[in-house]
Amino acid sequence: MHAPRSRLLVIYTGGTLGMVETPQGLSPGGSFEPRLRDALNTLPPARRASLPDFDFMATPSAIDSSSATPADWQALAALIDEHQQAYTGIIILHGTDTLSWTASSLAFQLQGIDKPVVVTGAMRPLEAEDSDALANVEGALRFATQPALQEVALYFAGRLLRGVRTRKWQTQAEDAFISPNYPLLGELVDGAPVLYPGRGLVDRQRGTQRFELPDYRTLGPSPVARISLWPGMTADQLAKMLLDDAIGGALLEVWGGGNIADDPALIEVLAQARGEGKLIAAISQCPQGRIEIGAYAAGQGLMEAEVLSGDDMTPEATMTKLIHLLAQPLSDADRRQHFLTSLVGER
Ligand code: ASN
Repeated sequence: MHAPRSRLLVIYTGGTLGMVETPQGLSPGGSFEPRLRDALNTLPPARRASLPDFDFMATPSAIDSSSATPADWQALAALIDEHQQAYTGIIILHGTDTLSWTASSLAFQLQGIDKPVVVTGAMRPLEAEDSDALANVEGALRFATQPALQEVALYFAGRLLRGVRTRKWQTQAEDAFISPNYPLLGELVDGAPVLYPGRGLVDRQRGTQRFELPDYRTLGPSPVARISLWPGMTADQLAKMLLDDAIGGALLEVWGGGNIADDPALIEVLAQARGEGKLIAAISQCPQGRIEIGAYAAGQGLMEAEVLSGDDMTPEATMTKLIHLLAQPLSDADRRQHFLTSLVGER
């Protein structure tokens, strides 16, 4: 990497954005920096001239984000931590499949970040006809120049979303991401970045960055289970997933506003897992809205088993938060209290 002339850093991790056709289908391509710079030079002169310059860096291997793991989230946060002081904004180029997971995890690891970290990707490769890649990179660069943006945000198809609130919602369409329970942070209006007042974390910053960069690898490759209820699920089935020794916590996707079948055996398994010290949190299977455990009699079992309410968090935010809390030297009571607290506007 060159000495920082510009104050923006672009980190390329892979994804469709940089992919090329191979006999096996789309696969991460190399030499992405010159390809990206060439593509940016094709923008109309006035737009090109108003774009900020940037330094470029790539992770050791470009991957399809469907292979990303918590170890990759950790390595990326470490890379940002190592270099961010020299820059006023960071852009992460990443595959879309697990972009919301990485954005959520980065938000928890980079708590208190006082500059923009803008993640983006594309639905079609940079060199493909009708690609959305260049427009997404351009928008991400423009938002990364905004000092009032002080959090991990996801830019896609003209819209800026809080990273830890996002979900990938479309398999093909260009506006692939939603933020089901939080409004847009901003939009590109006539090519200019507009941040909506009062929605960002800037007012919540306490003046110092307080990154938390625990070693996720100590937890094993898959420390948190994701369990979605289905009608007729038995206690045995739940026990097989939840009582596995490798599992330190679980996301339970329950019914509607916070309900579970009236089956004492199911609740007993949850209570047993809780007794073993596992951190268990519930959110709804409904994509929109919050849960309120105990509002219905059908939610009492969750209360008895001390299942934590994930409120209106996304599955991605809930799981990355559970992993983040489990990886830290906290007491069970502190983990539970942190889980119930909004750390980075995730709930
Ligand atoms: N499979 C790709 C990835 O997540 C999808 C994309 O980037 N559009 O890396």
